[in-house]
Amino acid sequence: MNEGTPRVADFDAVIVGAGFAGIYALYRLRAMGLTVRCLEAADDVGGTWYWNRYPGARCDVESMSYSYSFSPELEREWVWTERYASQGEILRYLQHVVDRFSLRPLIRFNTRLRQATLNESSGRWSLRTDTGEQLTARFVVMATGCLSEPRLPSIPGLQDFEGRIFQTSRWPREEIDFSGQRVGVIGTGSSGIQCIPLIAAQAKHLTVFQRTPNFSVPAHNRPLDPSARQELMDNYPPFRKALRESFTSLAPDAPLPSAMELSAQEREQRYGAAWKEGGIRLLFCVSDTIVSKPANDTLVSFLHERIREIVKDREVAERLLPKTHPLGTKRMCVDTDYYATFNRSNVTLVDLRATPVVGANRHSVRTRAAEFPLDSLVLATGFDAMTGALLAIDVRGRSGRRLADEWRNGPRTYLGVSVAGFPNLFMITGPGSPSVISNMVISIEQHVEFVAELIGTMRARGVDTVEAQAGAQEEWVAHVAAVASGTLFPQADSWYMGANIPGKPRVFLPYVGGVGPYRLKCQEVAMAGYAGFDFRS
Ligand code: NA7
Repeated sequence: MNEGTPRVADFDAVIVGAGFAGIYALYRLRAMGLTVRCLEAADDVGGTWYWNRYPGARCDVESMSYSYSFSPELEREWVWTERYASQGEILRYLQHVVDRFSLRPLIRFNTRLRQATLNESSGRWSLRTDTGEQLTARFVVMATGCLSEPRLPSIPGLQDFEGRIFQTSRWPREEIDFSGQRVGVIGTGSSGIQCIPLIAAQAKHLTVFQRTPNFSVPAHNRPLDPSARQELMDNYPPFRKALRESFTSLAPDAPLPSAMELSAQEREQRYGAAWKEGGIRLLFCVSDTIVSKPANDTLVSFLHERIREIVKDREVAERLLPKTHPLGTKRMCVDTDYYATFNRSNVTLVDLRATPVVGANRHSVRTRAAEFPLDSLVLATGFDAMTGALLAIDVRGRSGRRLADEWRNGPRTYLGVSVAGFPNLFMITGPGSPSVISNMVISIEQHVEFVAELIGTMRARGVDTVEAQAGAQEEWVAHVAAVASGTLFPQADSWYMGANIPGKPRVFLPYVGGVGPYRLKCQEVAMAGYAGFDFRS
């Protein structure tokens, strides 16, 4: 090598991202004897659970269901403490996993992948990072996360604001003390709804800037009962199997009545029990929540009544009622004391649909109706979901085709895992897979295992590349859309639909045909010799 020529490190596989998906991909591919490097933009592992460390950040899937199942030893030794794990506890878990399996040395931190270009003659990918590092790899595994590309509002004058601006998705490590401050929060999705009660309890005054009211149900979070926890830990394998094979992957399948088959009184009882139990089960306590508008309306009325019961000021309660979308078509939130927070005398709710934000200056945020002097502003304004992080990388496949161009009218994938024209590039929980409509850890394990077995098959067959066939991809894209169109999801301006990003094609991004059925489909594809995939030497 000449002096001055950059050294190009060569690997069998490069994995992008060290969250749940990247960590497991690293573990699996190393176990197959591949040389592997993981690139991670942050200075530690964790992905979502590294970045989103705002007050109150907590998983909305119960902790006993939200962990890896690939290692019985790991399952035995990690003891979750609460019904819903906090961000800190999940981050510690992932740090533990990485150290326990000695994966850390394989991860290059503070390194973001910028460009991935296929070299068609060699069938290898050339990769360039923001640190100037160059790598080549036979396989690229995009474990870039579904909600990892933050979206910020464009507020004229915000650059002049002299207070501190916090982003929930980039929260600082140090403890932030809002005592004595006038704080504003923009955004009332899960992140806003989780941090608002805690900020309100600390701040002198909190102004909540709400554009769209969201449905939220109480978490009823609590320490786990040690004996119930032990019993579940002793029975992890059948429990995990039931989750994997279930429709939602959040709870084992159970027969459910249609809301419309029940009497009004039976519905009240059923919904009341789910509300009392807490968490997202309310969505799944009847069979037709997401496919029947009349059924959905009964749940909406039930939740409106709960909000009216909790929030004392009638006008404020009315402003908090979600009316623009059916329940569940935007991700339902799981909270601790969210609605009750609006009974506090130090909290103001601003309806941005009635009075939009028009600008900011050194000390304030201004709406069309009023000026709100603030010391700190919290932006909980969401993400460019599912495609944002992938398209932030300049990915070029066969004939130099750019992934961004191929996806101009919406993502096109086969099974959410592979793209025609982009051989040996795999996505973990990509668009067109259950992903965000599932228990992410279960979907991640399934995808990583699918990819690992596919690579194993390539080895056995002695082939160099694999990629989706264009025809199989088109059929899958059509199937994903057809299933979504049989639900209420397309009725909402949600990030599932790409609707939170101006100019993003309005396409339903995840697959809602069920996690168990999707797994079966992948198994059928594999058993048919990877039907729909092209293998080339
Ligand atoms: P979400 O769910 O996308 O919520 C973002 C919120 O920010 C939502 O209320 C948006 O209102 C609001 N928003 C976005 N842009 C603006 C502007 N410009 N002005 C005012 N309000 C705005 O993101 P989260 O981080 O809360 O949650 C993401 C997921 O993480 C969540 O679903 C869980 O899966 C975990 P909108 O509804 O667009 O009118």
